[in-house]
Amino acid sequence: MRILILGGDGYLGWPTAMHLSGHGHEVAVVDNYMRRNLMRDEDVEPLYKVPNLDERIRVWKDVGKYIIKKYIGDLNKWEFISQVFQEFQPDTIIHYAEQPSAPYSMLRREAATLTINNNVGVTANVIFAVREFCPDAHIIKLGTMGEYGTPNIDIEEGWIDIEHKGRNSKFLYPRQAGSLYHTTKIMDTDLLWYYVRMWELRVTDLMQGPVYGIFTEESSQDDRLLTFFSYDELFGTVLNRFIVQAVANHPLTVYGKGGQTRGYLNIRDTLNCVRLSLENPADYGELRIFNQFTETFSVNELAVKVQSAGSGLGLDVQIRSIENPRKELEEHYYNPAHTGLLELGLEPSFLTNTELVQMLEY
Ligand code: USQ
Repeated sequence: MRILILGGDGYLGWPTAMHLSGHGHEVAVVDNYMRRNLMRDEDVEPLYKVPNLDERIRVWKDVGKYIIKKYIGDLNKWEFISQVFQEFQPDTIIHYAEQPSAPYSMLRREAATLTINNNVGVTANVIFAVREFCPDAHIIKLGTMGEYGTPNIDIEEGWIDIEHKGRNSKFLYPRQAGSLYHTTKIMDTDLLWYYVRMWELRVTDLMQGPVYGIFTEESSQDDRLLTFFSYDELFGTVLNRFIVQAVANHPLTVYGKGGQTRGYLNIRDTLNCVRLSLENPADYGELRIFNQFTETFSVNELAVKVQSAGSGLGLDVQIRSIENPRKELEEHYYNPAHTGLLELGLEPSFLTNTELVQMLEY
């Protein structure tokens, strides 16, 4: 397939590009380096330097003769996105091109409007570009489990049947986000669902939990192929932060009571979930939704796992609860369904001690 990866320089975008080109697909990546620019503006850095797309593409070609095409530009600009879509003519679009950080989205007004304008604007442009230039293409959109929030009932896989006054109807499962970033993802879902109904688009929405990990099969061939690894409080996700804190001899920063529970997955599983979704596409006029995670953990459970893996390596890992900078439930019910991707054939990589030790050692 001809696969266009939007946000192809990011934590998930670049590993996805290598994974799919390694599986024989024809891949192009699009990025405007927004993530790198925001990190520079906020004075935070990834753990190690990551080469730009030109060099990554060159290294990937040297290790396996794989060709990845690249477009640098802003997908919010219609002239740019229309040129990319007309030229590449994708069969599948994987849409990661969003400002991905919840804390960043709530830093100040400018960060909030950047998040709204980028995330919702790019999703709208993707919809219009598909309609105009490749109406048969399948859109795979990276959504987030955080769209559902933490309701006091079971979370279904995207949809819920409601019986009301003796009649039944199926609706999107209720969404109530805990951050502005997550709210923009809800807006994306609503836009996609509207145009699926209007224009018979084919869409898969992957409701992903926090991702952890560094290594993928493809990046093991050359360190210059490794993905970004952020550990700061804006762009680092919780387990990746805990790993770095453990090694840096900094107490693990559990926010508040630490009972916040989420559905986690290994970065390798993200790649497999995306590949399984594109190899088994949604139908015309279908918004297919999968809850994309493999295991649930509370923040406290993650901290204890990192502490125990660290002590096996002789590290004295302390855990410290700090005042929660976020407004969220710190103890709550959490029981989300997640059978769709397993039914497509996902074989999960669980969070083992070996996995943690490998990350700590690196
Ligand atoms: N947390 C801590 N200590 C820390 C960092 C985080 O206790 O040092 C807690 C947070 O308060 C939260 C939980 O860990 O309760 C998860 O936080 P996170 O920063 O790992 O993840 P989050 O902000 O929810 O966002 C991340 C990604 C986002 C993705 C989302 C999936 O940045 O792009 O959509 O995970 S989900 O959380 O399921 O919505």
